[in-house]
Amino acid sequence: MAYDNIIVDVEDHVCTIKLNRPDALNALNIELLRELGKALAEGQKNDKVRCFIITGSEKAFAAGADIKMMSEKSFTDVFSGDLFTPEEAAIMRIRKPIIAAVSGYALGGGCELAMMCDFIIASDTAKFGQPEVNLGVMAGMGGTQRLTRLVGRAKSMDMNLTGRFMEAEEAERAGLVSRVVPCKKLMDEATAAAKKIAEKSMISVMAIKESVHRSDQMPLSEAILFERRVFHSMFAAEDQKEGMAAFIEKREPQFRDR
Ligand code: DAK
Repeated sequence: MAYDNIIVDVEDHVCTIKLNRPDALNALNIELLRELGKALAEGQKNDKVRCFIITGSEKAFAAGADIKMMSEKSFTDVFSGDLFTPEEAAIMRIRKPIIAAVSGYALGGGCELAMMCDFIIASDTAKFGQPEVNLGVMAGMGGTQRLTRLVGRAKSMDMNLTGRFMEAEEAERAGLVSRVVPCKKLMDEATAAAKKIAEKSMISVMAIKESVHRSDQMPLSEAILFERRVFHSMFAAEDQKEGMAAFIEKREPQFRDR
């Protein structure tokens, strides 16, 4: 399928989606987010895809929602039109893992998009921020919520209220990103991580994603029970027998996603 605002490439079971609005530093408009949702849904259905990477350019992962697209909208436009709600839902519906490979600016909706992914690998040039306060608004796709869960209230308040940018090193210390790598190595590192995931049983991978996401949606006791029951259910899968037999026989497992 051809897209205008993203570039999609599937290789070695990894679907890499590159945001591609260079003139606007990959600012997120409805068209781009719809295309992103479609590409992810296609990949979810495609057996050749076992992991996604969402990335941008060296200068910008995404510099936010498109301010030019939003500037003249009224309350009725955004509230009744439910701006960005279906687009966010389309991303959150994806069951295969999604890695954000972030270089340069990840601001506003860009930072929020990165946080919708399952984990973030950042280049040492990455800058995260929720600068919506400078525009007389506030974050609207998780910047006051996912960010708070990831980095805690103090840093979330600091970023959301001052609009300051957080460099990659601080973002790693704060728990926003899983690793920081030199800019030139970003895609190699993200692709290696995605390929590593692609070798696993998709049953394990999708169950792990679902279980980790429960951690911020349920009380701990319920989430632990959810995890335990999903773990128990894995003993119904052939891949559990294969994975454990391969360990005992000192060989690589041959997972069949069953
Ligand atoms: N939107 C539109 N265009 C943008 C943009 C953006 N967010 N960011 C950059 N651009 C455009 C610039 O206008 C410029 O275009 P031309 O003037 O060349 O036509 C081009 O990209 C290059 O930008 P600069 O010339 O500014 O580049 P610099 O290197 O000087 O500065 C910068 C880079 C990233 C520091 C700067 O561009 C900047 O501050 N950008 C804005 C960052 C920002 O405020 N981001 C937050 C946007 S608000 C919602 C949910 C979520 C949201 C909204 C609603 N609902 C659920 C309803 C999210 C809101 C946001 O993200």
